[in-house]
Amino acid sequence: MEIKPITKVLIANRGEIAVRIIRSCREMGIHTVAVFSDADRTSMHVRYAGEAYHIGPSPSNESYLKIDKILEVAKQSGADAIHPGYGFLSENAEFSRRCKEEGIIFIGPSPEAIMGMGDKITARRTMIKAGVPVVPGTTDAVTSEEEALESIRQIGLPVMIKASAGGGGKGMRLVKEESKILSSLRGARSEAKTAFGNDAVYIEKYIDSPHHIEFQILADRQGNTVHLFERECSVQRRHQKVVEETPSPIMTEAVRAEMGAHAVAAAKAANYEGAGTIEFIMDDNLNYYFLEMNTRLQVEHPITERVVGVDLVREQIRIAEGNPLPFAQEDLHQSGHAIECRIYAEDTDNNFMPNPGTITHITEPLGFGVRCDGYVYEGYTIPIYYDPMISKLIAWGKTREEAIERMRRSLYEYKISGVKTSIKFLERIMDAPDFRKGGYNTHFIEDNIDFLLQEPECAFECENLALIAAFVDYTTKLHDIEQTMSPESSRHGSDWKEFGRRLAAWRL
Ligand code: MV4
Repeated sequence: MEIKPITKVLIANRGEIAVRIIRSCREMGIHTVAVFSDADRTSMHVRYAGEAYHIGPSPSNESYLKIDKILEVAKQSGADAIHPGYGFLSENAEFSRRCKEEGIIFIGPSPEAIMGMGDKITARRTMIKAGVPVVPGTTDAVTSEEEALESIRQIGLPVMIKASAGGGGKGMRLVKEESKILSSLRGARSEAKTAFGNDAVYIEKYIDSPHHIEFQILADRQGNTVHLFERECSVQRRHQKVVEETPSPIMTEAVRAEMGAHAVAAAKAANYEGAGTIEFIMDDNLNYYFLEMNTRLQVEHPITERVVGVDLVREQIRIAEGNPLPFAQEDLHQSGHAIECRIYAEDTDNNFMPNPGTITHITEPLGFGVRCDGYVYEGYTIPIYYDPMISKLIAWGKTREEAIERMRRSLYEYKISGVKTSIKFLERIMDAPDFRKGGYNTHFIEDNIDFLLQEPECAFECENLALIAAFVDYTTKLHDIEQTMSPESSRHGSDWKEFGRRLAAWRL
């Protein structure tokens, strides 16, 4: 099989993931090309890449979603491959196809694989054929109201009505009672029509106490497919993941082996190439069902990298070059436990409203077992146009308890001023008894919201005392200096302000 080395990658993305991809490229000796919008002229990915090209105005549909413009830059810069990251064009079959047509390697799956998994009814049918368990429900689009009633009587209430073109929670309706069936069906279809231009819906039995568990897979062009175990992603709010961990605290060795084999079967059935994720829903009895497949690198990929010891971006690039996977399933093992917290610029006390603005101070956590994938710097203004995620903090430990304590310590060290962030909320999640116990489901945040919105307790009271002692010492010295200096030169007002700022940055 032909291997075509990649020498220059264009990253069709921004923010932390663009920086993340450039890092692996640099280690592999691959040149990098950044693209940026008006709002991203001063963004980190522009500074970090080998070269950078402006592609348009700030709104994504005028820049990061412009296929023609991005392909034009790829050719102009001599890039032989494009990495789409996540979001934006990463699951756009048309983009994958256009890259192929223009002779540029798309670091991701074929347009056919993207399309086959993008349509959820097609994906369900593919999985049934491959012997992968799916949620009991319809295998065809439900068009008439009679059909819907008939199917729901067979499946039994409660059910979920889902848009075939949807995914990630968009265009979903939970139906609990017979009298709501028709209005829910109409609502789901009109919402799907507006959002996706396609009103096809299907119906599934509602899984109570759902746990979101996904499997990372890698597949090469030679037909080798492996899984890199699971990620537990049930800590979410409004279908936005907040904390992810691996291994899942509810998983058993037997179920993991069986689910892993099903994840590999799912990827093979999709004719998949590259890195992908098979999303399952699991109930409290560890019954699991295929939900959807994400045909891209996921935000939470670093926890898998840490526990399995594989650089997923590097492997994506190696696969795109035509190389076979350098390991077999039996070479892969989980070592220890990793947790990821997503740090958002948001006001948790004000309904989690995005809080973009200028970073006046930032100190990122460091130390053994800690990784911080970010892109902001002191003086940087987070633009209003894109996702308000500032960074991802990943902590590793030999055990789950150690990983939680290390995450707790890292969140404590993390100081950001200028914008409101979710750091304190995440500290509360680490302290929540339901999180510590580990059996939580996707209702965890709403069930624990009162606890989570309280101020985290100061773990070490003595540190407050040390801080006060330092403050007293400082003011005493200032007073001494003042007494020995002439009145004109004792302009320490700005020092006081500066000290106040530093003190405010360090949470008491
Ligand atoms: C479900 C479900 C219960 N039963 N399907 C939400 C996102 C989309 N990927 C599928 N989702 C769900 N589908 C059946 N048949 C519950 C959810 C769900 C959920 C799933 C994963 C993570 C978080 C969730 C939050 C609420 C509902």
